[in-house]
Amino acid sequence: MHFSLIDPDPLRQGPNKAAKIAKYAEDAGTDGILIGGSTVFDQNFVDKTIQAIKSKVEVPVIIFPGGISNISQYADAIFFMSLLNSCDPYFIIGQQALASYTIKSYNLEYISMAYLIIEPGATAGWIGNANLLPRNKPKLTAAYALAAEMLGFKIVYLEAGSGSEKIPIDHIKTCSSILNIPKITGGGVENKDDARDFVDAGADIIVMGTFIENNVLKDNGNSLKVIIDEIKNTGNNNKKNYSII
Ligand code: 1GP
Repeated sequence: MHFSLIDPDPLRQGPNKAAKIAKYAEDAGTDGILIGGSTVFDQNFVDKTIQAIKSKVEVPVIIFPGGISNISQYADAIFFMSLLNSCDPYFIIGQQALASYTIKSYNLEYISMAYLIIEPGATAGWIGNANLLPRNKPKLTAAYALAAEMLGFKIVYLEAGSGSEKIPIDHIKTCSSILNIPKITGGGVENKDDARDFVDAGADIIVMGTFIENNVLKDNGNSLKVIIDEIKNTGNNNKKNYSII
């Protein structure tokens, strides 16, 4: 699957522009819109952005929260996520505890997700005080991912940071070899070869943000469609059986 990430950030785009971006992404074949960002602090703006997007698209709109100010009753669901490799308990369980009553009162569907940040980590790594997983240590990433599965998380997100160098492929392959839960991957995907590599390594969902925000309004989503078509091209799927145990 393919998810499109839009940052509800007044410095980047207002609700109407965000809704146009989301519509182009939907027309290009995306399966869901993620709303969130590490530096989003205005809940009112998040509400308005989600309402504008919901008025234009049919695909699910899921909150990918950078913090407790990203919660909105207007979304279809929220990734109830824990940054497992943070050095600060606030990002592992503190914000989640503070958000829990609000999410329950909104009757918002929550999807428990382990969030793992690999070097270089970009803004998310810095804000989240992450002990970044080293690029040359895929087994460390897989150990965190497996622990997440054993702890009951429904999904794991392997993140290199928005606008950053991509996750090394062997991290995705190593996780694929031992996990049963789905793997979301993101950070730095910007062409169909990147996407193909991720799919073949075993990524279940690929998230793209920066490319979409920079391109879909310029080319009506045509370049995005090429990438999404590649992700969904199962006829040419070289997915391999990777195993480390
Ligand atoms: C960030 O993984 C997402 O959380 C998307 O990254 O902006 O680099 O596509 P990009």
